[in-house]
Amino acid sequence: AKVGVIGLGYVGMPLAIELSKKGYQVYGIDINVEKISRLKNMDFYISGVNKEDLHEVINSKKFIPTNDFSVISSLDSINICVPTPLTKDDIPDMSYINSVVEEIKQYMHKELLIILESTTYPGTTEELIEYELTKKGYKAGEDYFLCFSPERVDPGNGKYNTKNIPKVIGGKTQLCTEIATLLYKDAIQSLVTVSSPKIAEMSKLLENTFRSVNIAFINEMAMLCEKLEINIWEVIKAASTKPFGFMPFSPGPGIGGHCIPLDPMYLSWKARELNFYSRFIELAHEINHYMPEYVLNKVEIALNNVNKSVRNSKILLLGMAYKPNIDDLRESPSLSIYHTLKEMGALVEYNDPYATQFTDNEGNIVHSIELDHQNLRNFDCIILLTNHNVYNYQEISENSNLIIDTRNAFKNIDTPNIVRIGDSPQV
Ligand code: SAJ
Repeated sequence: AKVGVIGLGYVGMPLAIELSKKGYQVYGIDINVEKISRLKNMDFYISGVNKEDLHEVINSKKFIPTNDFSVISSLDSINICVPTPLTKDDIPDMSYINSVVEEIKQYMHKELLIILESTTYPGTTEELIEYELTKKGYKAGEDYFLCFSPERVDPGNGKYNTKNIPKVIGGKTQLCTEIATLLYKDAIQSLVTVSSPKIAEMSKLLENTFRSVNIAFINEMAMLCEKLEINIWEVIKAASTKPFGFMPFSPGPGIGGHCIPLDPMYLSWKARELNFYSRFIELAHEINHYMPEYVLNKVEIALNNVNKSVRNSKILLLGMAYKPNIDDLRESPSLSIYHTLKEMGALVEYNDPYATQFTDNEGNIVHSIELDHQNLRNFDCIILLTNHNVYNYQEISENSNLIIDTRNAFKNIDTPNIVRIGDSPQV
């Protein structure tokens, strides 16, 4: 069979490889011309994708990268893995899905299996895909097959990957679901069928909204514990000994990534469309996005306590990526902390061995500086924002003036120069 994957990002690429390795002839369709030509020349790398696997499937022509959507007319199935970002006013940006649907309408044919994988609000599959194809005279479940199957890729996760993460599949009809399970069978180890695309769409949003709400909750508990002069980290450790009914989350400087800050906003947007105000989702978003400000308030107080101000202080940020041991900067709270400190007149540098550069709000490239323990005393304050494993926390604590620890990375170190989120203010 000939299958297509539309959108060759951190979701589409691993899926295209797994389907190629299963023996399908796979066409990877992407609008990015440079990406396609680099893929053809095998000089394209994306985190979470095994380079050898990629080269093997391209060399064997099992995986054919292309910009040409007309190939759809000869395909048996297509998986849509395009971005679903937010617009600047935090509402769903469906432009990527809509433009793919326009292409599909051009090359639509009978028997085509269409699977939407992009995270989106419940109802998208029927309202944006089925609706358009019905207007073209195609009936889902008879003339073609339509499913939603959420992506659950967790970039940087060494244990769980596209092949071994259970895949939820919700077809428009039973037959749609069955045909989709044939496609994924063997390529993905465990398939979970549900009764409709909406169930599948909502299950994904439940997973990630659950995280956003719980992260906001533990952030609030951290702020409360500071008032109570109780160490939240020890409290979480104690509560985690409960063998059932509890799941620990960690306070932090905010939430980053391509999922958790965005997915819940798709659900709350749809809720508002239905005149339902989802207070949990909106409040979680508010608390999580307040955390960078909370961190900066602690920095200001800690510097004041040593008779310094943020203005003209030399500050080193440790960790720009949104979570440990990966290079992804998307929505990272470190970025907003960096920019605000600069606006406050601080002299800010950063180190991140994974995210080695980024473009700041003025369009300048900012580079990670070498972490030299001997020079740490040059900084009035060190702010630990991402607890990468590579950092030597003992060394850093012994060579720094003042440390603001937003991740309890210095948990086993109690030198007096450390101020922690979620602990009674010291220094
Ligand atoms: N965060 C906290 N405290 C926590 C957990 C996370 O502050 O207890 C922060 C992280 O630092 C990060 C943000 O929240 O900035 C998101 O963290 P995340 O662990 O949810 O990481 P993501 O965004 O990579 O989430 C992905 C999701 N996977 C998919 O959407 C397919 C999520 O569903 C996974 O549960 C998560 O990975 C995971 O468990 O690693």
